[in-house]
Amino acid sequence: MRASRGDKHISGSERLLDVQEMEDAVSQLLRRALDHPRGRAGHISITVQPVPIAQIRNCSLLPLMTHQVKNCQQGLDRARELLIQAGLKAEIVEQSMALLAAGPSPQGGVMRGAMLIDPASGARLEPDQGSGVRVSRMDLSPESRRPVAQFLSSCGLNNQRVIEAWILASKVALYPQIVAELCWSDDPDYVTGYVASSEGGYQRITHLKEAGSDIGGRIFFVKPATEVLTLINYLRHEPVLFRLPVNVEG
Ligand code: WAQ
Ligand code: MG
Repeated sequence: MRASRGDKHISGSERLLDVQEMEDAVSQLLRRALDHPRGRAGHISITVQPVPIAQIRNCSLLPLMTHQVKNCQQGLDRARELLIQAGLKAEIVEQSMALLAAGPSPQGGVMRGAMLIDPASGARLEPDQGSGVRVSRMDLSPESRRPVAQFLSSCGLNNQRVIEAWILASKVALYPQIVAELCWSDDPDYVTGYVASSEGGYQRITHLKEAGSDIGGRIFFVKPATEVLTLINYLRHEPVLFRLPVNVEG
């Protein structure tokens, strides 16, 4: 589902479902698009495409942890540390975080997809810098929904936003050429974001922006010499269903 008003991105969401689950899912997505903290959508599109079961991979979600920070400054410092631990140069981290905070589309606004950044040069690699790259065709496997909900409830985090971000980050981190991801929401009422990587897991940080700001987005840091079109094809099209990581009790 994608919702917008004029050039402004309002909301989007991706699911990978059995046919019999679609009707409920579509009405939930429609409700989300119509009633969104970024404002009322003018245009809503819901696209449904068939995915052959034989193409679907089954994988584990990244381990999840939360860094409690007191304010946005502490949160950004923590994100910086985690990205440097993931192998990125301080200077590129600084530059990329500033770009995300400023609104990375050419008009200075929010993109509906992610930026791809080469951490050697800081160059942006996504072919369309106005819209970025949207990751799609990922979800929980049907038998994992209950254990994931139970696990997240035990952490006080059982909501669709955390579930969707955790799944997205897990799909992105599966790709061997991804070094790390940085994300915070574009919803003015949601200040938690994360740094994710295959080694470091899904590391939530409780404040990454000031409340009230509607600037947010995602950066995928991509190893130098990555075949960008193959990466984009993976992100957009390759279907993956997720289960809890093995060290988590459902
Ligand atoms: N593919 C690529 N980029 C996306 C996608 C996608 N499927 N969905 C969203 N984005 C980009 C886009 O630029 C949005 O403006 C931006 O990310 C933020 O999207 O554990 O809610 O859906 O507490 O507002 C993270 C923390 C919340 C969750 C992220 O993002 C937690 C969030 P939002
Ligand atoms: Mg949003």
